Amino acid sequence: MNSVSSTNLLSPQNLSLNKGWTIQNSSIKPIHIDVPCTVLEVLEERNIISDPFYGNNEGHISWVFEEDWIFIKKFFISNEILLFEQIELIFHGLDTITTIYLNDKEVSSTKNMFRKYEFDIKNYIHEGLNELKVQFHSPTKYVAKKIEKEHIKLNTGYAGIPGAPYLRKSQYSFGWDWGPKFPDIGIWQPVEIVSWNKVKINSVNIKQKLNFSKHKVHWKKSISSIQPVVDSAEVCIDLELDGKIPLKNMADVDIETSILLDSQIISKFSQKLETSSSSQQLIIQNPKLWWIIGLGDQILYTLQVIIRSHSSSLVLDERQLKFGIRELQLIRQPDQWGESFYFSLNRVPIFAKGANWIPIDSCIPRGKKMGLYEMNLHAAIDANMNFLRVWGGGIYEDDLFYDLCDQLGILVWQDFPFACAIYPYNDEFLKNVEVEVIQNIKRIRNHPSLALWCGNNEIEQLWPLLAFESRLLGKKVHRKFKVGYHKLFEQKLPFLTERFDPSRSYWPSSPSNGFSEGKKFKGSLLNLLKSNQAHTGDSHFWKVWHQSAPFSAFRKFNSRFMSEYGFESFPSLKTIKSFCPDSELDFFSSIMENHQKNLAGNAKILKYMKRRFKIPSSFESQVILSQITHGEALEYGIEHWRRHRTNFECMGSLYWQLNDCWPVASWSSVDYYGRWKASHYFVKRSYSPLLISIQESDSKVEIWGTNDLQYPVQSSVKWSIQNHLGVIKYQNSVEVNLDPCCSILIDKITLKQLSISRRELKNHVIFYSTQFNGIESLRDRAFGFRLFKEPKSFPLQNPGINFDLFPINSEEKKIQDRFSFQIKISAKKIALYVHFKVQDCDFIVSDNYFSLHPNEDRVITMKILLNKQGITKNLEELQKKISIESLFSLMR
Ligand code: BMA
Repeated sequence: MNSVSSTNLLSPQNLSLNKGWTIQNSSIKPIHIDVPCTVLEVLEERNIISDPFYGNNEGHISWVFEEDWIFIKKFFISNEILLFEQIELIFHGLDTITTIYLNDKEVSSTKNMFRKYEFDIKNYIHEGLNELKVQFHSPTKYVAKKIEKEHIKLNTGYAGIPGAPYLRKSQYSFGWDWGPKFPDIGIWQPVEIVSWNKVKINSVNIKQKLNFSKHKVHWKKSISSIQPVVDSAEVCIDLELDGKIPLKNMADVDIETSILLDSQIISKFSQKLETSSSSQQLIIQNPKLWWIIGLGDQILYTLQVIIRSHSSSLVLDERQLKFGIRELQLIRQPDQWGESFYFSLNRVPIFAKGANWIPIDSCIPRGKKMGLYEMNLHAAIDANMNFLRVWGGGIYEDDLFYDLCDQLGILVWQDFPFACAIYPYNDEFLKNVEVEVIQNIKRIRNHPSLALWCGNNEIEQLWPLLAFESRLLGKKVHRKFKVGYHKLFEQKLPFLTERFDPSRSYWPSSPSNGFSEGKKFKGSLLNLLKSNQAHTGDSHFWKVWHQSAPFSAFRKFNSRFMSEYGFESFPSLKTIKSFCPDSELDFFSSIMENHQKNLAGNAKILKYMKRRFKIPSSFESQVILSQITHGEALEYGIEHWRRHRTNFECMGSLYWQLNDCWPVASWSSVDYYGRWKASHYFVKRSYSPLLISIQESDSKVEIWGTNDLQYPVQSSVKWSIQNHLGVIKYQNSVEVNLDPCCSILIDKITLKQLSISRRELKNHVIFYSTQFNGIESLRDRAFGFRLFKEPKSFPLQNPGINFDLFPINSEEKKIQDRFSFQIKISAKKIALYVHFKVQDCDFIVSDNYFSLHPNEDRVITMKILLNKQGITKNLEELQKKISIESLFSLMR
């Protein structure tokens, strides 16, 4: 029971209703819980169902979503609260179909997971004990009934539960090609009662204009740095207020606005309230800018708004939020290839390095409590990412996600939550969506990390296929759906984003070339052909994986902004063992197949692996090889697109997908438990701000340098081509100046020059290393290698790996945690895909799955993450738990 005591009746009161609920249904007695939480989470926690992620349990718990569930909360209301003019019950997120009762009277009903619901409950409550009851109705029954009623089987194009598009609920929860069918139910965001008088802040919108003093150009060895200087920022704060103040009383209300930086007030002023909206302008001289990671600091200012009664000085409402000062533009300009598509941050062109983001868990509130937002976002940062796309089959993300992106310096492409489906587009649906969209734009728009609003995932491109699957082709009603698409994604959403967030760009769909902008949506075969082109807009490239093309296909496609491509692998053995008994450890066992949602995905992983590797007999080695294959695929793609950043030919690489929502074989590079797959280490190297990359072919080798920074970087690059015995056939080194924000070809060697025959190529490998001079806080040395042919044709020798552990010196230790130490590692012969294993615990290393040439030393930092078994901190004992493997030992 909660109670509110108020001494100041004019100040608003917030009464949290998150604690002390019960949940029950017709066959399950009341269970005591706190919200946010979901039914699935609670039933598992109380052992009413067995772990839904384990084995084939997924198929046995569909009854949970077929039933109604009741959440009940008793709370105390004091007489003082009843004196407020307005008393509102606010649900920040209900998943999804509910009827809400207060003291047995029906208050309202809900049908949208993405909306915040506010109800005036003054006439429903009384002094003393009150009872709030939220009855959740089955989402699966609801969508089934809709199909029956409408006679159209709208679905998501994946083997999920049909009918998902009829409900404004996260689409992935009905099943996706990496996700289980857990259309969960529950109060997934906080609940509160807010009582207030006269006036309440509805929303704040911070708009800004930066005044750049010409581009300052530093000439250094004939190369310019891109160093924008901003003299001042004009900040405009729009407030929207709720309330019914009679005009004559307006004069009694003051709005006080302050801007603070590091708790110091930078600017403060006050004005009289004139209407229910207000606009205040102020200028910040020499502002500190917000940058993405790698380009500068993530400076966040604080805005504080207080609404006060002039006569009594009492606070009527207040709001505090963080914001960054920055200019972000999507640059689409005609050029030699077609039309550019890139983001410019504070006038510095950004190459977007990142991945696609899916919901953190099948039970989102549980994932939040487990720290999965922090875990996944830190994994992104640790792998040198600066950009994420929140994919449309998921959700508008939690506030915590955007807060962390602001703090860490990650830009966010936000899809509206529509994916791979045809939606109903009737008036009721569109009205529901409109409220949802306005609320979420207002909630998210002040985050400096938010870069773009995008209509949907793949609907523009896939329309003809989706129409075929929903059996709309040839039917009269098909036209209605096309008109509906046009109305929502080409009229309503751009209109609403322009109106409520005018400084952000809107992009109709991903992928799109924007070709239907300003025209009526045709939904014809042309969509399939034109939405995904190389010369304009963003692209999804799925020849590799979905169409089984070799990795080299990546190098044949240049995109202006590659927003999706990817490759699958298994999660680590430890993760597999969390859902699979030892007897089923086989790619094709029924449990392993159930933890693979892409049709015949496991067979495809194996097929690709066989192209590149001999398949070892040990299951664990097979799993590791699947991850190396995955890593190589991503490396091929990322490095190719980064080589094309000059003149903005390609300015983004977002692979599919960063994370998982349960333990599964998928395209993720970090698994559900946060374990890095081999691919995440490949990504980390390939996304390094300063990159040396190799483009090899049957006739030549090219060595490229890429610099993502705003200033030139002097580097010394060395490389050598060796045969499998470590005999050096060629070596060279150059001093090179890497220009800011571009890629250059450093050297090109033909195989003729090397006198290596085509037949012998398979026995050769190129190693390179780089020293970047004068760069603090960045990886100042980089190493890499590339085989000329598939690894299976490279003759392996026992590399004779040696290693030693030693503590980190005290300076560095300050920034590392206590469980970090260094490993010095060397090999007598060529060692390919060197990687670490540590008994009993999880760890992250500074580099992994790298290669060593004979007698090369490498120093790696290891950080132990989990220490369940009480692993020792004694380095000698630790050494016994660590083993270092390579391709040679995987093949044994
Ligand atoms: C993309 C995505 C997802 C899907 C992935 C892998 O096109 O938009 O819908 O999960 O491919 O197939």
